[in-house]
Amino acid sequence: MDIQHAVAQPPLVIRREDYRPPAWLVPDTRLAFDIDPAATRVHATLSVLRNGAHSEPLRLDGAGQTPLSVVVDGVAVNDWRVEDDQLFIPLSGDAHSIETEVEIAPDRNTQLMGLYASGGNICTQCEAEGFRRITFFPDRPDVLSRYSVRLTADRARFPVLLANGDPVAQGDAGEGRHWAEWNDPFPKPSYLFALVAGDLQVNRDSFVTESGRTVELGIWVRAADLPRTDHALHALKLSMAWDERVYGREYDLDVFNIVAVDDFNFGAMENKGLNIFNSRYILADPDTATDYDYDGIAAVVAHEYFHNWSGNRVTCRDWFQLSLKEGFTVYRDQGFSADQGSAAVKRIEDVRGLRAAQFPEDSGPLAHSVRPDEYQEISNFYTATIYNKGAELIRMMATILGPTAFRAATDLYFDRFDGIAATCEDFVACMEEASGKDLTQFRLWYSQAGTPRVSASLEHQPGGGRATLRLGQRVPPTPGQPVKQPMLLPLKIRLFGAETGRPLTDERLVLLDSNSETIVFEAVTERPVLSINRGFSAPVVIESDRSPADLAFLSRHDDDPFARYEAMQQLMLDTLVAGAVEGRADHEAAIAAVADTLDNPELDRAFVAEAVLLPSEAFVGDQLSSVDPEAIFRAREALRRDLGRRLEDRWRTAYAQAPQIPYVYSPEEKGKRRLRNVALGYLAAAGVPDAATLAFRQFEVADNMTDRQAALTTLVSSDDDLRIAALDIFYNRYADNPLVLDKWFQTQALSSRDDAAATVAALAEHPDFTLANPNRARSLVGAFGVNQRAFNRPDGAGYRFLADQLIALDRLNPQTAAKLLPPLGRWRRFDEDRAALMREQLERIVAQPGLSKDLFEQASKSLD
Ligand code: 0A1
Ligand code: ZN
Repeated sequence: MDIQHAVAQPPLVIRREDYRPPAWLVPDTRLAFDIDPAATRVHATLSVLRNGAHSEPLRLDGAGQTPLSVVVDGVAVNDWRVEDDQLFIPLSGDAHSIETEVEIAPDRNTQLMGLYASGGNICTQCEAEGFRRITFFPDRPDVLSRYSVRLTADRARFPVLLANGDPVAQGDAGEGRHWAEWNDPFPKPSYLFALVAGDLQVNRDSFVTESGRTVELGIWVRAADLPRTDHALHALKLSMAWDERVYGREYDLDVFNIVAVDDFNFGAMENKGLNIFNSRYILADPDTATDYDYDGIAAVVAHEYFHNWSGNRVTCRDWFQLSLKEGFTVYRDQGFSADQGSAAVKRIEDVRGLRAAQFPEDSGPLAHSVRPDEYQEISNFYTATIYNKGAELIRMMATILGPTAFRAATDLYFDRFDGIAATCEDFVACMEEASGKDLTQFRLWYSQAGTPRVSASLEHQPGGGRATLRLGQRVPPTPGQPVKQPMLLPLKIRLFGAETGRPLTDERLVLLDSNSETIVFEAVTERPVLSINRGFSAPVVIESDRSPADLAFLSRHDDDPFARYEAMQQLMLDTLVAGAVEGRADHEAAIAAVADTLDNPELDRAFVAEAVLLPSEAFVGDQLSSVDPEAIFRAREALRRDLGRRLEDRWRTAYAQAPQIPYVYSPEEKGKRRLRNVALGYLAAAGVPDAATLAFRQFEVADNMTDRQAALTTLVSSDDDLRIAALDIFYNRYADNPLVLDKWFQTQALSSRDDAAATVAALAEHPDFTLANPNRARSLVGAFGVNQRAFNRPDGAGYRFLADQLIALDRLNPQTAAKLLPPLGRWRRFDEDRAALMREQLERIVAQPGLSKDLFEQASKSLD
């Protein structure tokens, strides 16, 4: 099952319009696993029902498998055939019992799809199409079945046997083996199937639901990791309470188990009653995890838990509807995280993430709509567009409906589609029905790719007191979609008086639905300043003619914290773009705005830290028609240095505000740590003589990973020899902790030093580096791909390195390889020389014999 499948020529394209309901249904599934890492036997018994009047044979998916036996209604048959990874069985009646047996080898499964081994334990990953690697089954999300599962395994090696649903019974199987049976009463698609067999310890707790049922909770990990599971368990209980309170959703089984594994292609997986997690989203203690890791763990635990309703109880009809569960669930986890601390800071972080990952995707060769029309390999569509832009679509509908109607609409959706495989259209129809609002035009957000650009220009006639706002929208062409229709954009708008700093209007929700529109404000007695897209109410790019002075004004006076942050970012961005294009820029307005923000005692520290951070090099590049990585780097360093020098006293004051010792994970303490570390970065940028000493001292005395890693990050980009010392200390201290060692690789891959590319190439030869573990591969190869200057070295060494790694990784793990390709597809954004060097590597990848479908799709589309 881990054999490479050569790319069929031409590649098979799956189209949304070709959807047909399944020919056969499978109401019940019984599985028996005889676990052995080298040779696991899987015996499946499916009850099948003909779905409607037709004469098609039963067709079961089974990637790379051959059945050892096929039995129909208790009788062995041999009139079956296997063709293109499907088992065809002719059936005469409308209802039958089908048994198959296969043998698979989890210990040779390097793709980490299906049944595989991680750290000596056995686990599954079935989304999207992994179940067909385990047994023959109609492996599509609209075939919902009730599963009962029996696991048999060696008791000493695999003392713990888990599967979906509730435990039924367990016992001794003789010869040192034991068995356990699990039953999941909720019909589910095969992608939600899971089992785990391993030597694990559990952190247990319980949760009493709103209706008084007690749920046993368990987080299962290696014994040594047990002390690092409390934060995740706490987050799970918070999530369960939150979903009851905010969405009226209660948990429905007697147990909820989470298992952490080290080898995992994504973040985590929402299998019914048995979530399987990448260990990086479970394990945390102050010494090994940063505040950022703590936040990520809570968000992912919540995300997977929320899928129990948005994804599991209501699932997807087909994979084109992926955003139905993912966009909605991201929206839900964002709401949960916002409620745990500062909602404004959470919104800033989410928008920053959207701009870093989704905007570039939407403007590049891999752009696709939130509900795509076609794909070659579905694994390639677990993207920022499906997840994060998908979440923005839900947020816009929530804004348009208002909170009461939105809640009524989600209630209707959960109620109507419980136990059903639904579509994005079903969701939107519920939004309309519960609110009485017409979302016909809004639906374009699901079908049109590309980030809309909104122009905004405000004119004031002082005499008449009238202000006129001219808005325009343009949706850029994307692959396969040259011409776009105007979309419905919900824009929150407010005017502020330039002299008094007071609001001149209420906040208005403008629904821009045409290519241009004019809005008139009366009785505007002072010069107005425009605050637009407040709270980032629509995922668009705003092109306004606001002056640096107006942006600086908003950064001081806007009452919407996101808009305030945004004004500051725009001011910085304009300054950096000018610096990159013209070689120099006036830094005064930005310096004054940062000074005022630092001086404002009313702002929370976490917000201040976000607001004073400069936009990333990549984001500056996204504003330019041709990216010059060196010029952007120089412009950004110049502004950082000026901010550092001119505001040195303030940075020193901020740095002196030490958070509590010992470490406390709370919004307030997090905010203090963040601002302190941002201040350290600016002091280093200023080149103050004690910067390296300050960083090294912090590195040594810190009682937590947040401060230690921040200090290391500062040192790793410096020329000081303390950098080498810190890297050595860090490595030796954490050599046996893979998640922390990932940080060691990643920090170096993100260094801004001139020798970063050479360092990364050397690290790829380090004994601790391996492509077999996705976290490790991402920590070096993935991080390097976002180090704009190092990756885009003019000699093309960065491009060659990435291509070499992807070709090697593809042989082991095509999904993870394909995920790391996008930086090479950005060639159109660079000068001709770089573009040619990037294309050369893409062509080399496409020409590899035996390339996976995954990498082929991404690389070939990136060449177009
Ligand atoms: N549904 C999961 C994401 C996921 C997707 C694919 C996976 O394996 C290939 C694993 C996880 C989520 O949204 O968390
Ligand atoms: Zn998800």
